[in-house]
Amino acid sequence: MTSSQTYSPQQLIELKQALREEAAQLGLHQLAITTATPADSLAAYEHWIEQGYHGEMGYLARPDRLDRRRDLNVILPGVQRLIIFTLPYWPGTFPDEQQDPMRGAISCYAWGRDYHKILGKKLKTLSRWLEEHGDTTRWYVDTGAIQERDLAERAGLGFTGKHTLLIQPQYGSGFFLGEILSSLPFPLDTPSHMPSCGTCSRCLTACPTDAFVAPYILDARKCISYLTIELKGSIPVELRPLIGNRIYGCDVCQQVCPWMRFADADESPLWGSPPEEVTAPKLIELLELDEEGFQRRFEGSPIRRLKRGRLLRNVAVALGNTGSTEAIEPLNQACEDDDPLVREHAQWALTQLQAQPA
Ligand code: B12
Ligand code: SF4
Ligand code: SF4
Repeated sequence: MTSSQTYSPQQLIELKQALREEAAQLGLHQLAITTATPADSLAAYEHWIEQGYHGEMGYLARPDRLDRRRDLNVILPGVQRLIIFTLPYWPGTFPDEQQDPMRGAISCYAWGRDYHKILGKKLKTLSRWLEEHGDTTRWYVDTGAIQERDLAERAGLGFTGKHTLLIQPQYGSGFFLGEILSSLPFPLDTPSHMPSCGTCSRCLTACPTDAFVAPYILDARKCISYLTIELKGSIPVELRPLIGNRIYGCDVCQQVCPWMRFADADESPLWGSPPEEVTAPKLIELLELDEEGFQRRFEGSPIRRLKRGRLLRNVAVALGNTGSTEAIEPLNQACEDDDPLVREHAQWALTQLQAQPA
């Protein structure tokens, strides 16, 4: 089939089935198709931006990107469908937070290789397969100007939780989303009836930084995921004690969610059971990493995106929250670091520890 040929409705049903099989072979959990029209929540998104809840994530507010959200044809002229895929990553067990306060907490989505690469590779393969069948495509994981969750909900892949993440009734919210924009008029999926959060509000009250303005609305500027990953500069002083030992992302709003009881595999379906150095690394060891050591330790990990300075900034905050005098000497050394971001946060951590009752 070449791009000049058109498919009959029956052939498109068959092609969709063949695509589903290709996706399953690549380990993708689900696939659902929706029209390439803007998400119904576009106005809510624009209001969110107007409120400044996106903080320093300027790309979310860029006018050219807003244009793309309003019309996916700006990304791919002639686009007809959005094919959305899910890739589960959630492990059933987590390190015991209380066991050793001198260890940091890393969000489980970062326990393996960077998901942008893992999922991106699979989508690239599927895009190529579609193009061999006469389609014109673009694929994205996270980075496109596409409201992935809302569009995935419209496609029938789940429902939005009050924590703003997409939940699948059979699995919970521990999966990534990625999509292919397609120029073929594939038959749409018919979304089945979805449940909702009902009266539950566990995630809203459990959030350590009280980042939810209201159910379904997150002020990203207060979210630990934003503070430890996206924010490039200094972490607001009033939020630092609330971050605890979290040094890369946060899982709290998902961990408390009753829908997660269905994600009952002990291991992550994506990267098994990584060692403790990965899931809960020793904070002092991280604070002592030089540039070369940082690069070596985080080869292939999404944590590498942070660069050494931001990781050590987070580690200093976590050490300041331990209340342990064991951290004083390494923090004193970090106060001499070449990076002013590290020096400032190490200084703050020392002040915290020195303010502890003897
Ligand atoms: C920016 C971003 C962030 C920001 C902001 C998060 C946020 N809630 O917006 C920060 C850095 C904080 C973040 C954190 C995380 N993120 Co993030 N993030 C994104 C990104 C790139 C854009 C999201 C966005 O557009 N936000 C803007 C706001 C306005 O959108 P919204 O909160 O969804 O709001 C909509 C709905 O709430 C709806 N709405 C409003 N009112 C109401 C009322 C009702 C009743 C309903 C039903 C809906 C509704 O309308 C709003 C407008 O669209 C997406 C990828 C993508 N391109 O979509 C990943 C994405 C959402 N993130 C993801 C993940 C995994 C996370 C973390 C779990 C990572 C971690 N462990 O640290 C945390 C979770 C924090 C949380 N509770 O959201 C996954 C979520 C997968 C899933 N199952 O849903 C995504 C889809 C990435 C991916 N490709 O897999 N993230
Ligand atoms: S990821 Fe953590 S900080 Fe962010 S909203 Fe959820 S519980 Fe709050
Ligand atoms: S914890 Fe409760 S309110 Fe929050 S997303 Fe899960 S079901 Fe919904």
